[in-house]
Amino acid sequence: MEPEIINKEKMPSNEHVIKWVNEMAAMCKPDKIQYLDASEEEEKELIEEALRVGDLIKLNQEKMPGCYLHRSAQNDVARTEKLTFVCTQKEEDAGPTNNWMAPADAYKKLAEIYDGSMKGRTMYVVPFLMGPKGSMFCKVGFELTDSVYVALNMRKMTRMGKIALEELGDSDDFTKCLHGKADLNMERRFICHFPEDNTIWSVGSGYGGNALLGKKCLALRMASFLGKKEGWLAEHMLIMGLESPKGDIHYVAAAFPSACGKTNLAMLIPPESMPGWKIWTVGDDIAWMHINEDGKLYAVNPEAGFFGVVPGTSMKTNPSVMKAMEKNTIFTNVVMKDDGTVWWEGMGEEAPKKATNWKGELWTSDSEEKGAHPNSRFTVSIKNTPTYSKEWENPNGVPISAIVFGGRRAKVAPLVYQSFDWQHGTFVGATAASEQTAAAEGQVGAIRHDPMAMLPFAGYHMGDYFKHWLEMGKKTKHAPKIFHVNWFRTDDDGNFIWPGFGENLRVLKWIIERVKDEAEAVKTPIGYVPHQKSLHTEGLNMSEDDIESVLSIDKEAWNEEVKKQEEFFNKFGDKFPQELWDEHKKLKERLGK
Ligand code: GTP
Ligand code: SPV
Ligand code: MN
Repeated sequence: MEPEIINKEKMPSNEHVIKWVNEMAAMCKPDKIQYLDASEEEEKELIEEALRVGDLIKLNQEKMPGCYLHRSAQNDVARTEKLTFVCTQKEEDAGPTNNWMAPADAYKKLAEIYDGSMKGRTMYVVPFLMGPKGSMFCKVGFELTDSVYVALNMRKMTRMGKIALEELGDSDDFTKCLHGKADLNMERRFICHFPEDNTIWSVGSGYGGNALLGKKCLALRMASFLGKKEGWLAEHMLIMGLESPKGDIHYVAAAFPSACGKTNLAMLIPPESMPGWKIWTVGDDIAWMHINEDGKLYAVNPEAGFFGVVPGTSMKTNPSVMKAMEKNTIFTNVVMKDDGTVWWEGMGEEAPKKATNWKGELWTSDSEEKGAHPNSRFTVSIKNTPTYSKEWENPNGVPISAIVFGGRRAKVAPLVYQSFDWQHGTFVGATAASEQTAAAEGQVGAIRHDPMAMLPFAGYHMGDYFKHWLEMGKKTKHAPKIFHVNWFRTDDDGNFIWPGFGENLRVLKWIIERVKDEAEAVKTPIGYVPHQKSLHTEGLNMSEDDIESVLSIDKEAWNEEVKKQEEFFNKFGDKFPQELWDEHKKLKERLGK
């Protein structure tokens, strides 16, 4: 039976779109097709539908206007990297860090799961634009989904509706994103990318990065593949502007692995002891960077909202996010209190004695189990944030003065260091390692190499990706300086030594001063480290010993680190650039082994 088209008046005139929607509908067999245009009435209607089917729960509308709670399936709470595939014709093109399936096999396998999986459901057609309108770098996508939660999230996370249709016109140049929940069974869950066909097929999950296909799938895996071909970079980076008390603004792009502090840094509130500093948020997760005519690297944020980690967010750690979450927010997997408001671990508010946990079960504050899932999330529009930068709309993006890599390391990596030059900076990015977090399935805390925080997101061979980085540096006349940070060093009792959050501005200030050649540094085997006196420590509640300890470099630990880097580099075989082996050798020599 042909599906009923609910709203013919919203059907796009683009024939390529209609043809593809019909083909996908013939496979998935939804009862209905609904074309979306992101209007406000439509959002109300979708929320009603989500409440009806149980995808959303209404929160206290007086205290939290426009806020809703979603509870995911219990087996569907994080990205599933093992079930994520890059499906290129040649296996070699996916490289050793991606799972690979031949395109024909992947289409066949997933088609069997999609077949009839939307019976009794509506297929929503979501047109979306990634990147500012009119930018040479924006990309149009269409997501077909049987999840009203996904449709509502896409409305916050992307520029959705007419804006995308206008950008596309009659062209067939759009990413074909098909998303189906099917039965949410992990045995039948696959997230497949076909970069050669500009197509993404995701089935069996309703979770963030697996299901909001504009985000990690399009804006990182597909876009990085294109960027390599076309000479630009798609990176897992926040973009922020730092305005000094004098009024000059420098933009920084920073790549940290999932749940390692991008959103928090992008929305930082300066400490009281640094009056006059202001932060402007351009993006919190993804940067598309290109070389501009002036020889500088410019970045745009392809997204329009934040899908951020909830636990640990409090008025103390991140008042901007707390403010952003006051209204029009979708919460996923947090605790609901009896008065219809929300709670989570690390909120800075006493736990409710009795409430409903993320699973929808009765939960008490003395329970052993956490009330909110460690990877519980909030979805808000970027415009909700008090630090919103109007440069977000700039089609050309913002000029990047510094690139910062980072991770979560209890030991080894110091608070901050600067690389010697672009090639060494690429090496620093390529050797970044971090403790795993709850943002992906896997063992939390285990250290893994996560080059440029792109391990799960580079859509092609990582050896080629490193080469691309080296080439981009050569082509950029005024390339940004490259740094590495670590907010997560711990003492012998496992406590973080560095206070982090707002205080991270001290490190960013040093970075900007280094860019301007205004701050002193000590040359060490791994790079330039701040002189204690060149780091702004006024008003910082930390002993000199503690500051010394977060800046210190333990040669023995670094020698161990270098051995592990070698093992990691060996994975990439012939495709690994010689320049990075040279950097490896030079580091070994500087360390004295
Ligand atoms: P994704 O959305 O998964 O990409 O994560 P993210 O990189 O944006 O991380 P986010 O800013 O959401 O932070 C993740 C967790 O780290 C939260 O629990 C934060 O409270 C915590 N965190 C962020 N910045 C700091 C910091 O400077 N110090 C400490 N100790 N914790 C931090
Ligand atoms: C991440 O895991 O890096 C996220 C969340 O930002 S997700 O959208 O699931 O990828
Ligand atoms: Mn984030």
